[in-house]
Amino acid sequence: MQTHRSHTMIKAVLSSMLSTLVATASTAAFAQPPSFTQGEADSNISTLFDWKGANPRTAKVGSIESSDGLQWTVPAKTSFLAGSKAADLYNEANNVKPNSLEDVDLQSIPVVDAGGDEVFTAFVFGDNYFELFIDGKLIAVDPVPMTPFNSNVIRFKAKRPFTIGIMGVDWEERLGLGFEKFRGASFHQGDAGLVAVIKDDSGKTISVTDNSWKAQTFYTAPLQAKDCLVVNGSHRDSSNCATDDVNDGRQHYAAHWPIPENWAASSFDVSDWPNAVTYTNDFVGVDNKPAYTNFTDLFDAPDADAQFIWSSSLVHDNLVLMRTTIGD
Ligand SMILES: [Ca+2]
Ligand SMILES: [Ca+2]
Ligand SMILES: [Ca+2]
Repeated sequence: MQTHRSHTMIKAVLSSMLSTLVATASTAAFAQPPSFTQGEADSNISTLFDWKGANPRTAKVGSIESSDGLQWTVPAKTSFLAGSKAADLYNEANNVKPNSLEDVDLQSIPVVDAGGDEVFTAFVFGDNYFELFIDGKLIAVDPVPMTPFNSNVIRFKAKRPFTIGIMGVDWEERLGLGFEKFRGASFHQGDAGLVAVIKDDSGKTISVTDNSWKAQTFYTAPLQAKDCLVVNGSHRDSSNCATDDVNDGRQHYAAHWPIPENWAASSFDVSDWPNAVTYTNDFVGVDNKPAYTNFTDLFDAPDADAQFIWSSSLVHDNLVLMRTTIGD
């Protein structure tokens, strides 16, 4: 009896230790602490795109070191230079300015092979930049990183079920700080937002962006103080951080998290990512952007109304990964 009781006790102790270990491990993976940077990126600065028309901006990237000694590319490490550019739906920079979808020759757009025989068409408007992945494979990048505001159409062949991954970047001019220069303000906080419609080859809409998508934040700035960011489980919540323009934002902070290499693969588990948050057209402020408003029949179709989605902070979260899966 004595021996049996001891075994039972040892088992109970071991089991309790094991569950503590498991809980610790899963909590660690669940609430991943960010790396913080302070101030503006000042190394490896390069220009990706220089727009000199209306709303002129220069889209640059740079790198900045965090207090824990890691290097971060801001606003994001992209495939802009090497990636295959998505076809224009509307792009002032290429003088592609149709008045409506009827004026777009969709059949002339090449079909990218994403591993199947069924043809799909994705329409995307992103503020400011996106990259589109199907089952982990990068199939198209936004041809304009910051301005002018553009929209794109991507045709691809895939096999159901498949996973759509979209990397969204709200571009910035104060690299590493999330600020832009806007209407005389040197440190203005820009906002983001992304809308997408996916159709099958018969023209039937099979997916629209909405709160069933998952969205996770990997770079958030500007933070006036580190502790305005609240990391609660998998929710990286910067919505308490100030959104005002400031006179001098050079001492503000940013938070960064590493992007998992296979985040866009269907096998990657996003069940603990927050659901995407939806925003109205008014809130995003698209009424003066023909890259969107010329296609409201498409993006705001009464029977399949695509919502603007992002993480919980449209202003601060500047690098957000979004995913959905198209079923059988
Ligand atoms: Ca763009
Ligand atoms: Ca923006
Ligand atoms: Ca922003």
